[in-house]
Amino acid sequence: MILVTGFEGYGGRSANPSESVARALDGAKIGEARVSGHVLPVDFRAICRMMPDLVDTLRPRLIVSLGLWPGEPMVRIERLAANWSVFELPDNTGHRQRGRVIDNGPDGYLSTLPADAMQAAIRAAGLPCRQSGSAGTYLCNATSYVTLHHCAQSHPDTLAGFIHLPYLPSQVAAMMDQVAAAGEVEIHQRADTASMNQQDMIDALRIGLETAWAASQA
Ligand code: PCA
Repeated sequence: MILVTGFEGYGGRSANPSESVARALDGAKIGEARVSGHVLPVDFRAICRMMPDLVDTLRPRLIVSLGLWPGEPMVRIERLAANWSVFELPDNTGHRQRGRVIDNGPDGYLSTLPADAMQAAIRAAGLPCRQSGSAGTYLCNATSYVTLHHCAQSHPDTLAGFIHLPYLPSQVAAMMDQVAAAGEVEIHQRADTASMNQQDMIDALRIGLETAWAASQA
């Protein structure tokens, strides 16, 4: 069993590419495993309960959580989860976490995904992918931290990590219309206009999951 999670929209956005990609991967066969795709609320307190519950219930061998990183131009595999939150935006319940994700938890965790192999396989398929040393200080980092902490404590054989995705092209097109209508900044002043086609994201994720699944069975 492979657990893939995405997030609902946040920060005034109705859509989140991680939601549609997680839904598209739900039920997919990767190696001899099935993907269980779930969409999570952008709610810090709910995530702290839901991720450990999902992992205890489904007992996945591999966990890949997905989220949007506005402005990111490619599939981005996160290497680290920090025990630190600074919510510049409130979550969808209005909560702004500041400080530790988990009191008394270690300062950070390294992703247990085979990031180098996943990146190489995705690039070999002609799809752009990179790694990053920070998943930020918002809900994606917190989700990754909570998951890795729970796996370290209770599911040491489960591989887990986080992947950030770009905007969908349709989101950027709509945003450009809004920027033009508002007439406050020129579009070249905006650094968040990168996007990736949804099928490319799904293909990259399938390849990454196949690579990670093979590593989890080794
Ligand atoms: N991206 C946010 C939270 C939800 C999402 O899709 C983040 O990067 O923390």
